[in-house]
Amino acid sequence: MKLYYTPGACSLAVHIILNELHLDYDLEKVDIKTHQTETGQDFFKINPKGAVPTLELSKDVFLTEIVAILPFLAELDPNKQMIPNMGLERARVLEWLGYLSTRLHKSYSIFFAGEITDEERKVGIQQVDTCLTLIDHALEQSEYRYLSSDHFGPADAYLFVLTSWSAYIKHDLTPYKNIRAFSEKISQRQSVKIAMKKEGLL
Ligand SMILES: N[C@@H](CCC(=O)N[C@@H](CS)C(=O)NCC(=O)O)C(=O)O
Repeated sequence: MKLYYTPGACSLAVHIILNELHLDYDLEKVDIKTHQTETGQDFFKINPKGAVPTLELSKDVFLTEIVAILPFLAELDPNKQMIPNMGLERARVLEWLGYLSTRLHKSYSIFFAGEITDEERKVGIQQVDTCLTLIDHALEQSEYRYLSSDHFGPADAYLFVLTSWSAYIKHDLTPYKNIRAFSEKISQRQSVKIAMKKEGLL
């Protein structure tokens, strides 16, 4: 397996889950501005969408889209209980992945798409805050250790990575005490430390 990644990008969530599973994998860094990989490949030839994460499962077999890759990996080792195999509990994981991808990820993305005006920044920050308020409340109300269960899983890794972007865009996470506690807890996992170290983030 090979993960095409960009340091600190959403692909870090996939990297964390690969480590949780203790899988053997290779990494290839992608410059998402130039769409060149570190070995000089044209990334559009690997993934025509040009986006990380892209997972090469075997020669010329690629899986894209984080909401597909994360559950696919999580299912590889049922003993880890990272994703229930059916029913409402499984739907809860997918519900979180959908929300994180379509709302929170999208809200942060505005800040990485090039120059933005002050007004665009204001609207973007409001959108991030709307999502984080909902998530912070959900964490406060949750009876579980993680987003939707007592087992660390795909949505937890994804939320951890997305909220880490607040530091890059100078967005203050102080009001979100449950998110900050959650991130602190996740940052202590070996899988996270190893992934961040390999991506040059620690
Ligand atoms: N729909 C894709 C989007 C992933 C995405 O937005 N990746 C960003 C990095 S976090 C990226 O590669 N951007 C560069 C590009 O799209 O050209 C997914 O959910 O996997």
